Amino acid sequence: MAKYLPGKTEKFTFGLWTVGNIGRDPFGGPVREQLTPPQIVDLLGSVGGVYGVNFHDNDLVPIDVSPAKRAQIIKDFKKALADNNLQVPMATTNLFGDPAFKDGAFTSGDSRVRAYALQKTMAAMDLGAEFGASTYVFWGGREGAESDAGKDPAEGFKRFREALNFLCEYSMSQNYNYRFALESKPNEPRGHIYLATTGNMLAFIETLDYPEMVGVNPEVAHETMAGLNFTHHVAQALDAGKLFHIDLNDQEPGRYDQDFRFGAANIKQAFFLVKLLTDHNYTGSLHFDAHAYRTEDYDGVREFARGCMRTYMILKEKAQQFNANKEIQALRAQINVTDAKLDALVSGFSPVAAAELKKTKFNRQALGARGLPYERLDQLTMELLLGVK
Ligand code: GLT
Ligand code: MN
Ligand code: MN
Repeated sequence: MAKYLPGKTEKFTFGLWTVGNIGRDPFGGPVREQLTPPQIVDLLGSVGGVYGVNFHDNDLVPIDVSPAKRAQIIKDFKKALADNNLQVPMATTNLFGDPAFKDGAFTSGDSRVRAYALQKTMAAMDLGAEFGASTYVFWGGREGAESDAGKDPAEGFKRFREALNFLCEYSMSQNYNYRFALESKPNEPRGHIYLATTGNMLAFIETLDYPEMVGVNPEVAHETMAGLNFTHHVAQALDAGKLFHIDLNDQEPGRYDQDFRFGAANIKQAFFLVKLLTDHNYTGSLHFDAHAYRTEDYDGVREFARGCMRTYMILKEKAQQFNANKEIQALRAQINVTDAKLDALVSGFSPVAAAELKKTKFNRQALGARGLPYERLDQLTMELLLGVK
């Protein structure tokens, strides 16, 4: 239905590594031929409604390429972007693929690896800036351990902080004006990754030299892998003013890192997420960090990309219907009782407010006895999502 086609108001983006994923897994080789970056951009252009494309340094420029070849790659990619009217809002560094990073990059126990990781990241920031990227993501996939026998994890946080402080200053020194977005994940590829959740990242950011430059890039699959409520983590990031970017996909809890099409696994959680982003007027990139099933050819990859965006658009409409539905809003009003006088008292301490609160009489039994209509409300939500409401 044309109705759910994205416009350019939603900043829907995909990574080169997402639609360009060739379907390799630990048990089998590629099932799709490798496309070049311009071919991936053409593919995204052919899908329609895509705002931009993001990349790791080595998605675009192979790690050991000559300066002449690098220049040619950049030129060809710029042309493909212009042909397809696509932006590059975000860039990042591959600090996980090369064997040099097998025991971490910024948190490696080896000074040489840490220094190389900084050098590689500065070069990748230069590359992203050439394309006008304004967000720079840090996903520390190899920052962690299978066994804590080898390294002090507290030392790891200190090293990670030093690296980010260095790179914030580098960004300022070059006038790149990047906003850094830290992405957490509990495990995969490491047995245990440091700073495992968005909440960990938010606390860590406050220990940096330039906390105002740094926010988060939460990914649906990552909190979900740990059995946590992703929407609540995004809400905390919004509350802190730190939702700089978001990675949308889907994941069944307790499984391997699936990176499914957005909404493929848990439509109700996806709905509450889209509703949260809509209610809070999030206007940043909506990046689908996902890939098509291994069963697909490139037509299937196009279906996958359309599906991610369509599901988002449909859920956005459902969120508007939810907010406009009189019965739903009446039930919510029963749950959310407002007493202006009490709200004023609890909104900030003063000796008068404390004294006033101390002498206020509460009917605790009545508060506990009051039924809250979550069953009806949740059923109505389900019926809305199932399309019968
Ligand atoms: C990798 C990872 C993602 C990160 C990407 C950015 S790369 O695909 O699984 O979650 O966002 O480095
Ligand atoms: Mn992932
Ligand atoms: Mn991600």
